[in-house]
Amino acid sequence: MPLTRRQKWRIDKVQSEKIARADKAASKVESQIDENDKELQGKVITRYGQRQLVEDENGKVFQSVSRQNIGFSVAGDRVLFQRTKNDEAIVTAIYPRNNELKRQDKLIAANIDQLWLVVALEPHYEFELIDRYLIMAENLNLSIGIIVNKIELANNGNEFLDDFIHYQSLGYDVHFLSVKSKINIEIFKNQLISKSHIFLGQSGVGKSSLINSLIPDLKLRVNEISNKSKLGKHTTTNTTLYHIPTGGDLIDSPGVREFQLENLTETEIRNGFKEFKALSDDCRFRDCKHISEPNCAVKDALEKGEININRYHSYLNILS
Ligand SMILES: Nc1nc2c(ncn2[C@@H]2O[C@H](COP(=O)(O)OP(=O)(O)OP(=O)(O)O)[C@@H](O)[C@H]2O)c(=O)[nH]1
Ligand SMILES: [Mg+2]
Ligand SMILES: [Zn+2]
Repeated sequence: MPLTRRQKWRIDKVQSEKIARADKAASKVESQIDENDKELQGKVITRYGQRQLVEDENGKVFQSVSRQNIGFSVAGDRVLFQRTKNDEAIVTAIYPRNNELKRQDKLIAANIDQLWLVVALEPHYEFELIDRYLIMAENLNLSIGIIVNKIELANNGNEFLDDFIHYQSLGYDVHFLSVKSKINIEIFKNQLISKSHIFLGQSGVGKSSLINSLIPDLKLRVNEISNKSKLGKHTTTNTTLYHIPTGGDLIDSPGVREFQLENLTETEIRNGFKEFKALSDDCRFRDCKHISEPNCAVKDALEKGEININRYHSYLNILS
């Protein structure tokens, strides 16, 4: 829905107030810089409001603000910074990013190697939400795997396995875990090689619990899910990076209830379904939408059961 003029005015006003506050904080810290102190390399661990935590190469963490006009740095960013007399820091430059992860236009993390979508048996996974994340990853050209957590809650044996077979056959890595009952945690842990991994997904699925189980002594705050709504209570509030002792990073992110793909075009959404993309050369029309066109290879495959019906429903819902 387009914004009204008044809404737009308010957003602009809030933005300029924010920038003014950041500039004020920056100029205050700027005067504290030790002139002899050279610029150091660091990595952003987390961002909160106008501030961020930056870690130097020896693992020392500094509270930092950013120099004016260099933009917003987020977890995973590689930066240059200078120390101040009172052991704070000012970020003076952000290195070019390999990639940017955004949610509704808001930057949440940078320089990611691997995405993990965490879903659970409670709150119960939804195919459309899963597909939205996969579409995002395909369009960012980033590897994404699916983690199905809380499998010890299954009362009917392994019925959830069937729901994910087609994701595996599409080439997505799927792990079935229980953090609580310690099922398959070690196997998952052993294949987390030195990369930057981010955990995404709804509130209450167990992202922070999983990261706690992968990094000894971490003790991130986790929360009960509400008995009434069966939804999570948004325990994690900041996207934060943690180191795996044997190498690599794990980034925890706050859960979201919905996940929109506002910035993608119809073509990008279509290309996000890799099994459709593989067939679309065989559709009669080059710009086939795979909905009502004659001689559509995707719909033919659907009829033959070669394309999963849930995936096709997701596609129709996401486009509508
Ligand atoms: N039954 C069961 N509960 C689990 C499991 N893993 C985590 N939980 C519980 O699920 C609840 C939510 O876990 P969190 O780790 O806070 O979930 P989150 O995804 O980080 O949630 P947000 O930070 O709100 O996005 C907690 O009460 C955990 O103890 C599991 O394998 N089985
Ligand atoms: Mg959390
Ligand atoms: Zn088609």
